[in-house]
Amino acid sequence: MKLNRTIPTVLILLGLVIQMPSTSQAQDKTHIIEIHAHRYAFSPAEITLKKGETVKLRLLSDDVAHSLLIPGLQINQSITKAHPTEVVITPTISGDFSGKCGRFCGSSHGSMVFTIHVKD
Ligand SMILES: [Cu+2]
Repeated sequence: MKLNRTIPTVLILLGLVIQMPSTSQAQDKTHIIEIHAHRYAFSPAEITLKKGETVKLRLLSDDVAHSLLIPGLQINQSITKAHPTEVVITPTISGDFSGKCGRFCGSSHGSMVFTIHVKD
């Protein structure tokens, strides 16, 4: 009798454990956009997002330390070579948002510009 009660309990617990990976897979469905920073450009240099849609920007440096600074979207993220960083954003207003490298990285640092277009 006791064993008959134990087996369903174990199966329920296993079910919970098995469901956990599928829950994290659902979170991973966030659209990821990879942005490379290198002397002296971002690649891509502009992206278009949809208002209200959450995306993950994965920022990587191909050489020295940079940053991505977009004041209009409250983005200010360091980008180092060894450690890709991620920024999750959900733009709530449409428009064109200018950004740049916020960390001096060499003579043409000022040409490192980036634009996010947010469409309705
Ligand atoms: Cu830079």
